[in-house]
Amino acid sequence: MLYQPALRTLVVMPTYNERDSLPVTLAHLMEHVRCDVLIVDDNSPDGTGAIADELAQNHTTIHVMHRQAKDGLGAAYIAGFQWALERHYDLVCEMDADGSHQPHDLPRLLAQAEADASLSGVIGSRWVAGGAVARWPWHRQVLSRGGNLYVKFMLGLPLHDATAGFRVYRANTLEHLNLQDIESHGYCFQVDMTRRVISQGGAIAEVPITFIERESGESKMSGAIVREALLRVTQWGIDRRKSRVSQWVTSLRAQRNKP
Ligand SMILES: Nc1nc2c(ncn2[C@@H]2O[C@H](COP(=O)(O)OP(=O)(O)OP(=O)(O)O)[C@@H](O)[C@H]2O)c(=O)[nH]1
Ligand SMILES: [Mg+2]
Repeated sequence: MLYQPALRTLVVMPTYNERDSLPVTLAHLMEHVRCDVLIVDDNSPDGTGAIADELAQNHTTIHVMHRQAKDGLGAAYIAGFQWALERHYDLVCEMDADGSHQPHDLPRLLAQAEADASLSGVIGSRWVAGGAVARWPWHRQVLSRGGNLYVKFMLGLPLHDATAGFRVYRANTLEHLNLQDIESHGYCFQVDMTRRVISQGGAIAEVPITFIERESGESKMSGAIVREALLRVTQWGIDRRKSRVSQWVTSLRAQRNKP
């Protein structure tokens, strides 16, 4: 069934070497949701950019942004978000091109965002009741679950899947985030976005999804990406604790100085 969002909706889809997956993912997406799509390609050596251009020529709803070189998921999304804000979309989605995020799950994410205007965003979550992962080896499950537990412990985020990359944001939330300050490259970009939204008092809902391991192409997950996430989350956690202690000391002093 084709879902037609009431709000102007853009799906931002970063690509790097997704020549086989991209056309299939887009065909499924167009079967399930009526929305615009922006492909953000980092000059993929396998020719994904040219395939994206061909798809854009055949479908007025598909747009392509070509970037010079591989610069990470975070930078690609930030460029895509800015493109969306310049064009006044209401809802901006994140979705992988590798088939892991199933287009038939997107209407539930969008419906939740549309039904509750107080939400800043909606996350398609693997680690809530009803969520699942398919075809993932045990070590990937451990990494994802362990990563999320560490994020919760360090940052206290009220979410089960803060590293997830299947999301819907309200454009006005993105507008107030100072996107140009975000330096995260790999999947810690997702955690970074989440903590920024929450620290501004925004609410994020989780909707269960089934995440499926890609069938073709190669994962861009690497040791460097895991290390970046570990270092940044640890640093954010230390900063958070420091600022809590200084708040506590300030309020203690204020109480002591009361007549
Ligand atoms: N433009 C751009 N896209 C990227 C970059 N790195 C990854 N992507 C895309 O971002 C999406 C997610 O990347 P994946 O390789 O699946 O990485 P992942 O989802 O973190 O890892 P897996 O869980 O192993 O699939 C895919 O559509 C990639 O093509 C990048 O540096 N630039
Ligand atoms: Mg993937």
